[in-house]
Amino acid sequence: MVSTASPESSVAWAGVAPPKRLCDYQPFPFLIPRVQLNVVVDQPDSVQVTADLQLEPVDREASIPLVLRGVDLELISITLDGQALETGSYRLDEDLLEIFEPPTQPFTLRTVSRLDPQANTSLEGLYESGGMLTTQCEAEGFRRITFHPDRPDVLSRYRVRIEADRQRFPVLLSNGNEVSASVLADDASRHEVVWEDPFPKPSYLFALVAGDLREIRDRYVTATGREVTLRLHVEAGDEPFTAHAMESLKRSMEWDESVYGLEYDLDEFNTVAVRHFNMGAMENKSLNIFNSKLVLADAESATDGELERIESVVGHEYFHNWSGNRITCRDWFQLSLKEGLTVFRDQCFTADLHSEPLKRIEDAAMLRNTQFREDAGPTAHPVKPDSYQAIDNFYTTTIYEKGAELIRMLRTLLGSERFMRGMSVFFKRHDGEAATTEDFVAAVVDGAGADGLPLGFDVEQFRRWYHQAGTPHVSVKTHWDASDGRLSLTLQQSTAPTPGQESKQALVIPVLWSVLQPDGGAGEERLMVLDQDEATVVLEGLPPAAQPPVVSVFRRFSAPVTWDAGQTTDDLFVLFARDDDAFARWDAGQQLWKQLILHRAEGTPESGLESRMLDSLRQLLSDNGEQDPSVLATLLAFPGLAELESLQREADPPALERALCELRESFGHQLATMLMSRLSGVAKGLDHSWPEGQGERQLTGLVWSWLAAAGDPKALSDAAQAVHGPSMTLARAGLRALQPIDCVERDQALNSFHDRWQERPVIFDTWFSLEASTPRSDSLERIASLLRHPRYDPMAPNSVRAVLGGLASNPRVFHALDGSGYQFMAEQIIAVDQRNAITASRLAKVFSRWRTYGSERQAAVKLALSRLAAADLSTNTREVVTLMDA
Ligand code: B3K
Ligand code: ZN
Repeated sequence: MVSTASPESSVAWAGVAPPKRLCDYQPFPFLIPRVQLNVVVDQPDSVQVTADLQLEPVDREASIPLVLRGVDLELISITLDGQALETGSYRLDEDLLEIFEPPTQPFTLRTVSRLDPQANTSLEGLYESGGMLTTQCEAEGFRRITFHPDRPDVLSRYRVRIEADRQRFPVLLSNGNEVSASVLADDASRHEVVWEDPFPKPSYLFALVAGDLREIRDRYVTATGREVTLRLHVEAGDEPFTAHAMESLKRSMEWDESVYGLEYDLDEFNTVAVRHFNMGAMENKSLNIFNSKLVLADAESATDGELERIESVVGHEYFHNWSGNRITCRDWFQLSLKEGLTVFRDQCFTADLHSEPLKRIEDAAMLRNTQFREDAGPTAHPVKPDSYQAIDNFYTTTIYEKGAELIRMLRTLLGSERFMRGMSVFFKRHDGEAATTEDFVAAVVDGAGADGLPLGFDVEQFRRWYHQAGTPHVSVKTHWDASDGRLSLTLQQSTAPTPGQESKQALVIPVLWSVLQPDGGAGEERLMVLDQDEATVVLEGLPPAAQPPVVSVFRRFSAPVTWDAGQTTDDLFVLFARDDDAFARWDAGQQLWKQLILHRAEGTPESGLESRMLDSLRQLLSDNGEQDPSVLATLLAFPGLAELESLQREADPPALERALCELRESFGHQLATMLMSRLSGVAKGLDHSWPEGQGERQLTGLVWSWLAAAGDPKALSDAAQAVHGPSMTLARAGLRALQPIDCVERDQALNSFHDRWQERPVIFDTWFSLEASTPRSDSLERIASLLRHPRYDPMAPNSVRAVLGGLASNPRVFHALDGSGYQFMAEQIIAVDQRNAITASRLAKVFSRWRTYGSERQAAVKLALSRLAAADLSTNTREVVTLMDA
């Protein structure tokens, strides 16, 4: 992503094509009401696609050239209304087909082309995965299937005929409803299926699957009585692992009906699990395609966290049927219109089904460790960027998760009821359209404001959130007038410059805050809208007291910002013990943990603070302390490494990792008795089925890691034994507890995990990841040998990410001062880039924080980046590397 840097003025763009810009948007000069495809699978390496595009010029006066996209297609013939086009009347380039003077009246263009799915290792367009043919068209994969404008604002009705060998490809799927299925009259070894999708859609939502798959069938009846057939397609043998995904789908359908009043709109809903897939899943109209790791799961083979994630991704893709498919994006600059909104919807779904406060903490922690990191680095970009080079680099945590936060802020500002009224205006007003984020905000505020009451904030100013990159920082200064119980809070906001965006403007920041009652009771929660650089809010009539009251700010993480509320350590301990908002309570603990860990990382442990923390934990762990095991485990969890790195003057990931190990060891020792007693307290819940028992398992894992670090033999052996047990959650918790410790239990456990799961690729990737992230003196050699392991599949992004992502999360090895980890990573990125640019360019972001490291590490990363820059890279990876080194 290019963010807002001016392409001409920036040396960063040397050697790369000029970016695409939001301000250059022009509607496509033709409508394509209908697309008819005839897809004939001759062999897995040879597919012929005949495309009939019904084209209608928008301007009927003058002929405008018709430019279609096409990549890696062999054009066999091209006809216009049945007449072969003369050679001089069109131009075929590497990635486009231009017809110079098309008719000014509606016409049909037929192209016949051939493609090779087996040679397509990009996993975009039509490709082969484990013998089946499958597609991924978002964002620009359709152009690898046939010649087409391939832009999201061209909506068409599709009719698709698929023909293939019956034995090899018994299942033939596409979008919409199955119209007919028959054996070919002249060749009984082949069959055809015809699909018709009545809803106009952009090409990125097209999908096709041909393979030998097993079907699991279920049904759902919508609120208005539509009977929907739900079909889940997996490889033979995987059928027993589909119940969770199917149940998740039904829960999603029900949730969208009850919360948004949105029903499913076709008679059939298909889901296919694919081993080779670039991301999690894809929301193609009525034919969702999933990375198999997000479908195949039960309690024995997936952790509680993975089960929740599967439920949320199944929900996410299903919710796209309205937020994305029925209302799509005008262009890719609007990506957050569908992604931010759908993340917001899936977050609410999970919160409603499980725990709202814990989900909020999970999402805030995730945002801080991924999106804040992105915002602070060379690839920072706004939720609505104004230019980009490769769209695929754009599927970021800023577009997704920060985008969701903007919508959540609208809800906070408007109140839930008005916000939901706004949402329903949006879904009605733009149904069937390709819309913009401006349309979204306008619809929401129109709906919310229909009651005639003031909105309470400046909408135009709120829109700045979409265009301004970077994480705002808010500082809060309190002034306490003890004699008349008057508290004033002065808030100041500022946002540091990001690449290409030097000056920043004041944003509309909703601040939920409250004052803790001296008796410990909950104070009233207030909303302050900070929309100036500085503003003051005053609260009068508080009980006079010598000490200022304890203030709780950004409750429920009311805005995606960082803050310094000037709270004293005493205040933080009070909030950690008893803030009634779960997020604010957790956050107070996080602030304390951060201080402790940063001191340890600098080799100067703060013993006073540590012993106060120990006292506080003793209170939490005592019999009358925190009773909910999930909450307890959440409060005891350390902040993420990325967040900690951002707080260091010079980021030093290995020092931080050492600090975490030391703290676990020290606290494990000192709290051993209480921790053991909590372990036995939760033991009876361990075998309850998800979602029950998850808190018990979460706390057990945390206690194991502390006690194992302290060398407790029982914890070491229980953690190792868990690998043989019935719960994947406990097995992985045990492995995580053992991972930092150089002990025989660790190696035994890893070997047992290997032996137990080696026949199940989806699970075995975890072993690759664990191996690669285990700190050992010979880690790099071991990682190199993992890449030669007979079960390592270089074509499967899951495997690649397991090993190379594992390395990146192994601080001592990846950040070795001799630069060996960085060099190794650079070499591998170059190799992956040859096959799969999307996976490679994502991996390249592991270097994004390099300028915050000490000079020795910076020099080592610089060498690795130079190695990358000198290689023959894809546009995607080149874009990231260029930004990184700018
Ligand atoms: N829309 C897809 C992501 C497509 C990524 C293309 N490179 C999945 C999702 O967000 O639901
Ligand atoms: Zn999505």
